[in-house]
Amino acid sequence: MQKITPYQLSRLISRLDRLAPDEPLPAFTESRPVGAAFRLGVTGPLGAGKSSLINEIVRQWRKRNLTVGVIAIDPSSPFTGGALLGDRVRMGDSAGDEGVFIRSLATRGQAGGLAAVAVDAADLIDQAGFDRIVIETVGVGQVEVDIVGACDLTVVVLEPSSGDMIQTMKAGLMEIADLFVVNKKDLRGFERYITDLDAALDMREWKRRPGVLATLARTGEGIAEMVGWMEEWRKTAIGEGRLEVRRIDQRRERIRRATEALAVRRLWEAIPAEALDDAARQGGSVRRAAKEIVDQFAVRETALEGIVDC
Ligand SMILES: Nc1nc2c(ncn2[C@@H]2O[C@H](COP(=O)(O)OP(=O)(O)OP(=O)(O)O)[C@@H](O)[C@H]2O)c(=O)[nH]1
Ligand SMILES: [Mg+2]
Repeated sequence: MQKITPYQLSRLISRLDRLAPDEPLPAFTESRPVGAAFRLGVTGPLGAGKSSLINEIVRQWRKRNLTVGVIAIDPSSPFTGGALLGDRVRMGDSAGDEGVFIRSLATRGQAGGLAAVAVDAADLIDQAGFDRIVIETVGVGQVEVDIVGACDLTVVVLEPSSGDMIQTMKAGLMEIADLFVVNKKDLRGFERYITDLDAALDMREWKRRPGVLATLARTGEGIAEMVGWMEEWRKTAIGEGRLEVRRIDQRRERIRRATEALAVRRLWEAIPAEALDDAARQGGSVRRAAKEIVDQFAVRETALEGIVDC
């Protein structure tokens, strides 16, 4: 099979943004297997050190000869591509490392669709043959939960500052985190923060309690341990069949959402604009008007299609 070049990959990802729900990607991508890459989702509050951490993780993976694709959602801090040579190979020079592919996606203009685009982009990177994929998203909202929840392993990065732990709990990240990384080990209050986090985790019943690790991304301290932890987690999750189950659940959810997007699009194609105008002019119950439109156009159309097909 012909290799997908970084240039092609980049173009394909740009195209994802503009695709209608029922438009397929080019056939050569659709026929490639997906699922060989291990996907890491990284999220957490603004400035916690996610990008710094990812740079170090990429560096570690490259040391192990693993190729890495990085997707950054609206990055405010740049990626160095985890350049192995550290100071000698500075930012931007990852272009010289074929084993690292970095792509950012802007959040503008994709309301609701961003999660799908990000995860589809991960599929493409996977199909292009990368061993590891990292998706970084900023913040702790529903979109973040959707994106990192579609990864194999979810890491929530925190820093010992007040407030963000409570925010994290509220946002539902507690439920989806496989690993909490408390970064900025050098800051005051760090020990206390870890203790509080552990206590908060202990208050819940877990099928599998998330891990808690400490890092100092600025110097790279703790990152080798973190990567070791993740690789171990991956092996166990594959061995126990847990990863497979998780992936099937995620795929079901993606298909459900894609189906919904497509159905809505088809629905509007079936409803003539006049139908809305007429209903609006008539006044009366909005709910009843909606039901009548759906009954008249959507349901009937599908039913007729079914009959014709027989
Ligand atoms: N003191 C300290 N600062 C750190 C550490 N790691 C990262 N930083 C700093 O924290 C700031 C934010 O780091 P980033 O890696 O950009 O954090 P981020 O979470 O990706 O930020 P956003 O993508 O903007 O949310 C930068 O100024 C880093 O230099 C650390 O271990 N200790
Ligand atoms: Mg960042």
